[in-house]
Amino acid sequence: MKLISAKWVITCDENSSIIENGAIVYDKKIIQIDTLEKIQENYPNLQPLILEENSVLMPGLINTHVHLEFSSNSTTLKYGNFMLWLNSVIGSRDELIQKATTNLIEKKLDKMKKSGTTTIGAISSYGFDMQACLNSPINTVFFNEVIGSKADMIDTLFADFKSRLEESKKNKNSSFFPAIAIHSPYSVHPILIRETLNIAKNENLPVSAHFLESIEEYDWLHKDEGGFTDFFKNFLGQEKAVTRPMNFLNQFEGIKNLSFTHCVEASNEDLKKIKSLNAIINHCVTSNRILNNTKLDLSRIDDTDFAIGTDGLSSNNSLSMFDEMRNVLMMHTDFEINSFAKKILKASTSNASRALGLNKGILQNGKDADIIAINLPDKLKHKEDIATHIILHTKYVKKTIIGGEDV
Ligand code: MCF
Ligand code: FE
Repeated sequence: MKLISAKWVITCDENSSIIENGAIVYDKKIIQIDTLEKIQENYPNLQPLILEENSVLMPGLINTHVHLEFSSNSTTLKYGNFMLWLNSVIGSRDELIQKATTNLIEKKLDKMKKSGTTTIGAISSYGFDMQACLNSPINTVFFNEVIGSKADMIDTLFADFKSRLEESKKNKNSSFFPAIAIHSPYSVHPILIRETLNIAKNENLPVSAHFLESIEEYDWLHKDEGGFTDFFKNFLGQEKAVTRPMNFLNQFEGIKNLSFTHCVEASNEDLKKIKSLNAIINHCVTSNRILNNTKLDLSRIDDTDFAIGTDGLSSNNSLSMFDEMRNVLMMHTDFEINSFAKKILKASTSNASRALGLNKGILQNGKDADIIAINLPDKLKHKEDIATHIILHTKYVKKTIIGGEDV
């Protein structure tokens, strides 16, 4: 059992409670959280680690959506338009994937850890990122991706998906959880969707899917026209979309831990359906700005219903959650900054934990002890604005605790 204390403890609980001169007793899980004074009355023999003057303790950050296999990209892919990006991915995919060695991905994961991330939702297209995830102390929900819309490829693609899923199931442990990603409504054959979701239901696995990221996707899925038309005709000999948005969403009924990424162009009806599925929306504000120059209008969804993902280095310049949270804060200019900063912290912790089906993201008795310590640059004059200052001023953490261990 250990005891740690800081000037400020941000719980990210329902009431956004903040404890001044707070302390946490923990082993693998959080045992008690209160003021240092009260904790010391209850645990007089437990030696506290008291952090410095402007220290903050908060739940470790959870990046719900990242493509580590695309980690070698910086200046290769085309930005500014979704179709141009997609074509550039197809053109450079093999070269990028080859350069993203286990060693390179390990380095990126280490940087993510130093910038406060303690859990990721890793979208894995090939399984090439699995070893690096297993080697890292960061908790991983490992989303094996299924992709492919051609009917004559279903058997091959399903067999390949199943063998990757099996590999990840063999490696399941207390910080690595197998899961399933359906790439998107435009790129996955309905039979593949049905079969993979059956596995998810039977084995109670978390599921995630990209959904309505671009206007080209909207036009294609609703009307079989727009920017995707030539792409599907030339590459796949396809004249029509394989699924309509609502048919796609209807298939996810009964999945317990469910998230949809982007949803920028989702209709009000789609958003209502997503809510009724009890799903979380992974908001990737930087990726949407870079690929489409669009953003999800957060006033269309409830505060409890979104988490934050960096997406991959295929559509971001950073995998740091603090960089991403700053971008979220800066991109949504309609919201009052201090109350919105509090929502961003919850999106990156408690909401994210729900998306991935974990017992994390809140500093509360019984939750996993995944905790980060940071330092504010100076004494805090306005306590009520602490979330804003945490997001504005933090690049790296001072300390990371995952499952009760210093890592
Ligand atoms: O989220 C972004 C943009 N939308 C779709 N896919 C990807 C993203 N970043 C990487 N991808 C991957 C996806 O997982 O790109 C591959 C898929 O395996 C090719 S299809 C765009
Ligand atoms: Fe993505």
